[in-house]
Amino acid sequence: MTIQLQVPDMACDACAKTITQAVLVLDSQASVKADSQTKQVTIETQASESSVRKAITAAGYNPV
Ligand SMILES: [Cu+2]
Repeated sequence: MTIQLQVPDMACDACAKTITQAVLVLDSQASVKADSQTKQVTIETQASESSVRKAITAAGYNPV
């Protein structure tokens, strides 16, 4: 399943990396593309959208 999220408080590449890591902890098989310019995170994963959102929130970001 592909999940697309906007994360407005992903300000820079370090944020993008933190978010990517948070998703990979949830699902090590996930493919994550986080772009701090567009604030867009695209995730290909077997995990549910709500669990992905929770992981990103736990990392300190607020997906829209
Ligand atoms: Cu940052």
